[in-house]
Amino acid sequence: MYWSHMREGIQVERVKEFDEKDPVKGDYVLYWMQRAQRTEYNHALEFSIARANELDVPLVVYFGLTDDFPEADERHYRFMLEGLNEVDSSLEDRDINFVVKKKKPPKGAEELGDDACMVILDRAYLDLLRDWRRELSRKVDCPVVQVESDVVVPVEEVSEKEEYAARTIRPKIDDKLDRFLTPLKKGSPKSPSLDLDFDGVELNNVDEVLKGLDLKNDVPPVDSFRGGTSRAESLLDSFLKDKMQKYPDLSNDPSKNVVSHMSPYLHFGQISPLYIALKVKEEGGKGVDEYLEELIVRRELSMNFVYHSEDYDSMKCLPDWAQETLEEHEDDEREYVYSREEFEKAKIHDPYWNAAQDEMVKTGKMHGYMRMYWGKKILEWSETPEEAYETALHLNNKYELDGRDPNGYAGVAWCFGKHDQGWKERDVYGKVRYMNANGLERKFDIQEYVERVKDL
Ligand code: FO1
Repeated sequence: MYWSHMREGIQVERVKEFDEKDPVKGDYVLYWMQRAQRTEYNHALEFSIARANELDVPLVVYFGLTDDFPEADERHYRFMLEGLNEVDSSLEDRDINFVVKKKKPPKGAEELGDDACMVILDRAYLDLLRDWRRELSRKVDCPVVQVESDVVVPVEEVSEKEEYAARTIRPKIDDKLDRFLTPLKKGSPKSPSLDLDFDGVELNNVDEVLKGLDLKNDVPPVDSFRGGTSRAESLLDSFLKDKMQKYPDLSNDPSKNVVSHMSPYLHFGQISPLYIALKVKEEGGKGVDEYLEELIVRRELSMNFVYHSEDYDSMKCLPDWAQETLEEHEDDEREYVYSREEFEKAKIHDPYWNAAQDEMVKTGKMHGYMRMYWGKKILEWSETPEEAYETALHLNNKYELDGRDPNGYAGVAWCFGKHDQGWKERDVYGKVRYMNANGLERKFDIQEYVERVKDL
């Protein structure tokens, strides 16, 4: 099938047809918004508008709200719903009907897909989200087309295999940036869909929607970060204005706030990595290369990891050398041993570790440098590496706004040797890289971090 993608600034490599079917007769084109929860810089949305215009039908956008997304709670749902509320108004401004159904997401897409000429999906990388897409493609008769929008370089274009480390993926990404780091045009639907009538969830009152969901309500919402594209864009603007120049020197320092806070927004697709990258380049100056390294190379290494690794949520994903060395040192005596519950309460002997855990629980976001220290110490002070791995993933997924994400799985795996090399052998860690409190004290005013977290 020939789609005129480049006319809309969408590279063909972003587009994948699940089948060879032609569009069928239907009432509308359906875009199942799942990963890319935004109306700005959303290739799947722009592709859908263009297809609807070609077929001379309206476009309907659908989102499936499930209350049993693994390890998610009120905190994450509130953030997501705040973003979806904004999507609703901004689609309305473009005369597009946004239908939110409280259903298993592929099921709602299937029902709406029965009357569609074609269904368009965005792309996600975690197993569950890939399964949802496969389920839908098996169930509908019309063509299903996936458009990849939440990475700068499409994951299969970067590499057909799992990469070892940032140093191996970096040149592969760099080679493709000229092609993919390009602006996306914004289109308008020719036929409005607002007067089509669908049953769905009213998003205006986020509290009401939350009340209607069957959540555990163990992890309360946070005031520190509110969801939505406009909030993401204003945080990005203040980062570009006040912080990016300092990023190379101070982004690692937990006592300073020289970070962009984009990760929760990226997790829910409320902002596009391509949009961020273009804004960063446009701003220019000090910090551009260091920031783009994190945003593109490191982040897209984590997509490469979960896409290619079957075991991204267990120690089996680690390189052989790391699994072997951790096994050899499994019986080493630990100076302290804590259970998951003890870690969770943040009352262990180490004030820096407790501060990191507290920061995550209170704000939904731990400073990036402390995430490394936090994970390494869970490895050091758990009964076994397996238990440590499970504790780190569980706490990360439970409390971080950006948990349950490829970046989170890669971040925890890194603490256990993934995407890293072997270091000098020592107790418990074996050859896995070690971190200690002296390092924090030497490099930063870590007491200031502890005080800052206390005041949160
Ligand atoms: N995706 C959905 O399509 N529907 C949901 O109800 C939903 C809930 C949810 C809660 C927490 C969370 O971290 C993610 C959630 N997701 C949901 C997935 C999310 O939209 C992103 O696609 C993934 O997080 C990307 O990795």
